Amino acid sequence: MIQKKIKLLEDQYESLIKRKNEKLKDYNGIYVRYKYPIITPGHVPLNWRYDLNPETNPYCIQRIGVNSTFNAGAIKINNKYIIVVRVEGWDRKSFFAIAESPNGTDNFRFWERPVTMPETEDPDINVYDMRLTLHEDGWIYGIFCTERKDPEAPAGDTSSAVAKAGIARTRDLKEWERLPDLISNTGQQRNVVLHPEFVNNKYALYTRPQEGFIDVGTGGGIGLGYVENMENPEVKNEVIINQKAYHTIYELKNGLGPAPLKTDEGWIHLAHGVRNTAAGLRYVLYMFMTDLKDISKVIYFPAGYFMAPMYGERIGDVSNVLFSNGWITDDDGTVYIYYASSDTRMHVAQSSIERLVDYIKNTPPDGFCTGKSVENINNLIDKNLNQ
Ligand code: M1P
Repeated sequence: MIQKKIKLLEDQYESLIKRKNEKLKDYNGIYVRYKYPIITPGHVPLNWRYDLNPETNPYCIQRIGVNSTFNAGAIKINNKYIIVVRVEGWDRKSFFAIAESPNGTDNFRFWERPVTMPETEDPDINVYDMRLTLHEDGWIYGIFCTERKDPEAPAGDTSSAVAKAGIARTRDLKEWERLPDLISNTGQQRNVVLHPEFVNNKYALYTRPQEGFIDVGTGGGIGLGYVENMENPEVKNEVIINQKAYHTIYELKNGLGPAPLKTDEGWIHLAHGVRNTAAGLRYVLYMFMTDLKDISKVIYFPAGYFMAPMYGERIGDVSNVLFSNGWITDDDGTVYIYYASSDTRMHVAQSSIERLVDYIKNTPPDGFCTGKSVENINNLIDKNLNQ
């Protein structure tokens, strides 16, 4: 009886993993979404969740549950599309687990075990949202948020936390060397991302200073600062290169997604912008481009969002959220954008460097008022009438 149940679970598991993904119909010419989520809690191996011995688990009870699988970093190694997924258990703790696919869009299968991340002398209470960067120094860096209880929290406050950037590096994603957490004098940090190249012999880090754990307060914006060496990582000379702004999709806060992609025209950035609504916070994705020589200079900035939650993506643990911290480019210029919906599951969308550059260069920038938006439409109508 129990053996039958286990066999059924195994069959269901295999058919979920092997399900072929399908491109959805073109939506806007910029990218196409794929139909099925690429990673869900159901993709987590059965032997991480069940005691598969009928004698010690006669009711086939799930011993350890997974709540959500989201916000994955991504990298291509040895022709495999690899994502480092934030897996959150029923116990609310997140950890990293690596899944790989032969083609970038389906058949994602987790490696044998989750990542055992080495700790600093101050143990992490929760870790999440790793950005992977293959740096020109030869290491693959994983920068993630490490969260610990706020030591200053008044008695009885059991939720205030402090967010810092945890740093680890690896050659193979199997052995990880933990480095000290980033030292920053601009408050708490989340959404910290390492630029893939040295800038004036220094490591360049995109940051997101914030006054509180959730609220960025008077801080916020996407920052850029420099670190002399990653064994002693203190970020200096931080400047904000992409400020939050009134009446935009990044009005409340924003943060960089994956490490930027280098193109002939500039560095392509994918970020998330947050605004408040009567229904709570809404997270959407947007893009901008920075100069190849001066990476602090934003040279193109299309107005509005690049991607927003649609249909079922809008529902989940934290609804109305799209978040992306991983993408992969193939040699032919295809770009796979890995994004999570509503802090619950992972998806993929496909575009190309060429399309993204066209989108970024030719979408009108935000005029920050209704009149300018109407003007943009009238300009397009005139152009169409005059061709
Ligand atoms: O719940 C939405 C996101 O909230 C945080 O992101 P940010 O600091 O930019 O607001 C993170 O906890 C992220 O993991 C989460 O998806």
